[in-house]
Amino acid sequence: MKLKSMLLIGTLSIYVAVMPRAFATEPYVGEVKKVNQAEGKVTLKHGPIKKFDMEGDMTMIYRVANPSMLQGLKPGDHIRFDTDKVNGKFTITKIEKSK
Ligand SMILES: [Cu+2]
Repeated sequence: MKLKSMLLIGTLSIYVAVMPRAFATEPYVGEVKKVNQAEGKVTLKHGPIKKFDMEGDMTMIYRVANPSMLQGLKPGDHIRFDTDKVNGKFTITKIEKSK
């Protein structure tokens, strides 16, 4: 294989590998209503989450994957987050303040 085409393939595979990450954003936005760091729980107001069949706005308690994720969060903060079901419980896997 010629060096030029090898470079092209190399560049393309880097592009493909990096692209999903670059485009990945926490898919959900919400507002912090209550933080319970001791129990690793947070109450969020958020919009629809299709994968959980949650429609419309709601306020509910989530556990967080790690209580340290709640550091610096307080009621009224607007956040971006991702969530998954872990051991059958709605769990925040990622959370950050919106800029
Ligand atoms: Cu919900």
